[in-house]
Amino acid sequence: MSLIKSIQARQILDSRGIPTVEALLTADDGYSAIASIPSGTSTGSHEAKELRDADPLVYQGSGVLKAVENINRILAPALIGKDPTRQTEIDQILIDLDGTADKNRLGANAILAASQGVCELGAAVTGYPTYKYLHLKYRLSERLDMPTPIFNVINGGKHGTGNLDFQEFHVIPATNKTYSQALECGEVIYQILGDVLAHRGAIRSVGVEGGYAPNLFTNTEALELIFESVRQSGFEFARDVFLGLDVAATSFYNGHSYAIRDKSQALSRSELLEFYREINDKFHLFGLEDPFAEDDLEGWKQITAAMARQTIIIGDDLLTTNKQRTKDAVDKQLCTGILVKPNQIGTISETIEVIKIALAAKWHIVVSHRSGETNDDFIADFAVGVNANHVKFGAPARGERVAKYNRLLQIEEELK
Ligand code: 2PG
Ligand code: MG
Repeated sequence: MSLIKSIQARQILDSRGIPTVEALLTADDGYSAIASIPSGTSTGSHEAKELRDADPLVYQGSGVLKAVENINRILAPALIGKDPTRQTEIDQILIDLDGTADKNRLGANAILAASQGVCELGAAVTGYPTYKYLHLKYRLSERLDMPTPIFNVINGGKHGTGNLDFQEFHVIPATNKTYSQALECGEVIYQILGDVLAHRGAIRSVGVEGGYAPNLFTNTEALELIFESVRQSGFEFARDVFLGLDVAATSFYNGHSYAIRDKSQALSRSELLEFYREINDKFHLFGLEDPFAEDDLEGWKQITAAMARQTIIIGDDLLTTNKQRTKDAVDKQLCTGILVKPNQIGTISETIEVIKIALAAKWHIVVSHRSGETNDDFIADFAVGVNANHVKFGAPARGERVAKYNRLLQIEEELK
């Protein structure tokens, strides 16, 4: 049996140039694993808390040296000598050492670096690729299938430098395509969209997730331009490829109404729902993520009752990969899909627990990156290992995004 020999953390930069945590773990028989942790820009208020130093003299307050120290001084000594395949036991140690409900003492970034690193090391010492290891360990499905990618081709909201309110505009290839066909489909449409934007005189520089970040008249216009790009690509809309949105509605909610540039006056809950119906009639959305603010539960209830037969209503900021919030949402029928992000909760075991609840409710599972990423491709293995229906890793461009999409190409080949 292999045992954890050392854990050494350090501060590195993420794709936005903001510090994050990386941990190197070794086992006594020579195996090693490395985990680096992503970070959100539009974080839900119910997420576990990442620890930042708040020292204005270090990286303008965004350093993570305290989180690094918490790994090296507190978490590492507790895990050294343990069997890295005992994920649940190890995660419980991490949770107990922190002792808070939202992991604000040691930091969810510190805790996940240890938890994810242990998962990778567990896979390494047993000789399996991580996706296979996760599949054998948790048995969340009978067989392993490739997930279908959701490509974020236009970045608005907090992710873009343009003027769009909606955060993400998605291109989603049909599920009957193989993964590599789907990747090509998304990439071709992404390239054509760049030309379509340039042709309109719109800016074609990109936002934090590699999607274009143009200034446009309305959010609807962004959908129209993607629609036009699909048309030019030769792929057939609503047969080969679908559109989707991550609205991230919390970012334009003032507590009473929703202000978007498509309408001259801020919209009430029911007016926003009506607007989504109009968009859906026109664009047959595959999925609609965070259509209402994270605590506007009435909005969620209404849209699920009204639209869940036509499109998947996906909770991200609503659920924050949190067990209790997910259970509540199942009970109250607030959505029909979940965005799964391990760093919203801080351990692999708790993430698996949440997926089990969602599977029992027959929800749609989407495993997701964060806007601040590294080249770590763990999340690609994780998505396959838990048999996610879809993955959302950003645009099919920029190193930290394609690291994950390319890892899926390797896995696809192995699964053949
Ligand atoms: C989202 C995510 C990932 P962030 O809202 O779905 O795309 O964004 O990481 O900024 O929370
Ligand atoms: Mg989201």
